[in-house]
Amino acid sequence: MALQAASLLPHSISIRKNGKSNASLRETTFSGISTSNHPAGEFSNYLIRSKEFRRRELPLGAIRAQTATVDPAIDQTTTEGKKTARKGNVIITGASSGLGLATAKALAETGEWHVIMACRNFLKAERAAKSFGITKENYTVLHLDLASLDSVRQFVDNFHRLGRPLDVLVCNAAVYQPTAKEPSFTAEGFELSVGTNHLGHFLLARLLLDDMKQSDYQSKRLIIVGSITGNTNTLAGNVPPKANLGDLRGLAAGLAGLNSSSMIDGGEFDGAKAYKDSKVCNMLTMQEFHRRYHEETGIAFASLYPGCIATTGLFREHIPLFRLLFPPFQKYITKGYVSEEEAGKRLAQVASDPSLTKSGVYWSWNKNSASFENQLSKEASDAEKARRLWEISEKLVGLA
Ligand code: NDP
Ligand code: PMR
Repeated sequence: MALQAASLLPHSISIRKNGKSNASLRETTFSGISTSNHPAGEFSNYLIRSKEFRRRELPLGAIRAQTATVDPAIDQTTTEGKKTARKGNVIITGASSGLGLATAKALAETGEWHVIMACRNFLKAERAAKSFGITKENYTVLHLDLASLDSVRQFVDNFHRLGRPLDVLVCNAAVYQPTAKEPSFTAEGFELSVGTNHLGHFLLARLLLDDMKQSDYQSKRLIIVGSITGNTNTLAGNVPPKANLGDLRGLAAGLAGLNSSSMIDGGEFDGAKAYKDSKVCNMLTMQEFHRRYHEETGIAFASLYPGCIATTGLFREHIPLFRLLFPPFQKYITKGYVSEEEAGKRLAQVASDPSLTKSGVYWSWNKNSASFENQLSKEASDAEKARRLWEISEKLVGLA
C-alpha cells in the first residue's frame, strides 16, 4: 500500500499540455482552493513534483470533575437579572488527541471558553489536557463513546447534570480504518466508521439541539469536521477509493454486514471508502441542519477542511511506511500540510471568531491561512441526498 504514488494517482485526472487540469477538476487544486486564487499551472507542477460540575444525583463514576467551584459560565445573571458577559461553553468530541485537543487548547487559553472534552478514554483525555497546559478551571472531561448510541445518550444526561448552558458543539472525533480487511461494528451493529463518525454525531447533535436553542450566548454554532477527501471536486478526493453514497441502499438496510452490505452504497467493504463516505455524511448533515434549523434558531451550522494534519492519530491503523512518508509527502509535494497547532487555531476560529458566523458554510484556508468559503462536491451538496440521509439516519438512531 504505502503512498504508492503512481498507482494511487487517479486515472481520471489528465493534465493538458498547457499545465491545466481536465474539466472536472478545473475549479480546484490540491488544497481544495479554487484555482482562481492560484497561478495557472500550479496544479500540474504539484503533480510533476509528485468541571467543575454541580454535584447532583450523579451516579458514582459516571462523570468526573476537576473542580467544584462556582463558575461565571453558570452564574450568568446579576441580582437585577441583567446578563453579564460569561464564558462560552463548548463541547468538543475526540478532544483527547490531534485536532480536537489542539482546538481545546486554543479555545481554553483565551480564557473565554470552558471546554467540555467529550472523550472515550477518560484518562487519556485528562493526561492530554494536563500535558497541553489547559488549566483546570477551563475544561471538564466527560465520557463519550460515539460507537455506542447508549453512551451518546448517557453523555447527554451527564452533560445536563453539569448545569451548564451549551453554546457551541464541535463534532470532531473520527476513526479511519484504511487497512481493515473486514468491517468492524459499533455497539448497535453499524459499520464502525460511518457508525462513529456520522451516526454517533448525528444522534449527539440532535439530542443537544434543544440545549443550544436555549442558550443565550451571542453566537451559537454547531460545527461538523469534514474533509477534502470526501469531496470529489478536488484532486485529493479523486484518490481511489472515492467517496460515493450511491442511492444509500446499504445505509437504509442498516450497514449491518450480515446478509447485507456494511457500506452506505451497498457495495463491498472498503475501510478507506467508508471513512470518506462518512465525511460526505458529515458535510451533508451540516447543510441539512442549516436548512431545517438555522432560521428558527439562529444557530450557525458549518463544516470545514482544516488542512492535511498528517501527523495525527487518525493514521494509526495505516502501515508504518505510510505513516513515515505521509507527512513529508504532504509538506513538500502537495503542500497541503498543516500542523496540529495551526489546524486547532482554524477550528477554534470556526467555533468562535466573530467574523465566521455565516451558516451553511464549508470553510477552508488558503496558503496565508486566510479562511474562505469553499465549494463542496456535487454529491456533498446534494440537497435531496441530504434529506434522505437525515431521514434514514433518524430511523437508525431511534429518533423516528
Ligand atoms: P485523531 O485520531 O488524532 O483524533 C480523533 C479523535 O477521535 C481521538 O481523540 C479519538 O479518541 C476520537 N474517537 C475515535 N473514536 C471515538 C469514539 N468511538 N468515541 C469518542 N471519540 C472517538 O485524528 P484527527 O485529529 O486527525 O481527526 C480529527 C478530525 O479531523 C476527524 O473528524 C477527521 O476526519 C478530521 N480531519 C483530519 C484530517 C487530517 O489530516 N488528520 C484532515 C481532514 C479532516 P482517542 O484519543 O481515544 O483515540
Ligand atoms: Mg492525499 C493534492 C493534494 C492532496 C491533499 C491536500 C491530500 C490530502 N492528498 C492529496 C493528494 C494525494 N493523496 C495524492 C496525489 C495521492 C496519491 C499518491 C494521495 C494519497 C493519499 C493516501 C493513500 N492521500 C491520503 C491517503 C490516505 O490514506 C489519507 C486518507 O485518505 O484518509 C482518509 C489521505 C489524505 N490526503 C489528504 C488528506 C487530508 C488525507 C487524510 C485525511 C482526511 O481526509 O481526513
